[in-house]
Amino acid sequence: MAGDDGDSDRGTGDDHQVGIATKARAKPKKPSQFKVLMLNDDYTPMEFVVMVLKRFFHMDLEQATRVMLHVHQKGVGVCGIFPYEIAETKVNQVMDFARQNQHPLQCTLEKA
Ligand code: TYC
Repeated sequence: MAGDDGDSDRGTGDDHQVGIATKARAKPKKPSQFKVLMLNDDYTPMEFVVMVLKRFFHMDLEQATRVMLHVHQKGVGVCGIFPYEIAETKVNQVMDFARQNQHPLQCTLEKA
C-alpha cells in the first residue's frame, strides 16, 4: 500500500525502538573479596600463631613466621583474601581453635 511504512500506530514512523535504554539483564557480579586479619595481643604464644597460620591458611613455616612477626610488630596483618563465606569460615575456625586452647587471639574480616 502506498505510503504504508508498516507503522501500526500511523504516527511518527519511529516504532523500531532505537536507543531504548532498559536494563533487561541482571548484571552478574563477581563475588566480593574479604581480607582475613590477625590481631596482635600480649598473651598468645608466637608458636601458637605460627601453628594457626600453617593449619588454616596453608602457609609454610617461613611464611607463617613472617606473617606472625609482622602482626607482632605492627598490630595487625593479612592472613589471606577470600570470598565472604570462606573468609568467615576461616575466622570462625581460628577463633574456635584459639578459644579451645585458652588463648585470646583475635581474627576478623574486612572488605578487600
Ligand atoms: N605478641 C605475642 C607475643 O609476644 C605474639 C602474637 C603474634 C600474638 C601475633 C598474636 O596475632 C598475634 N607472645
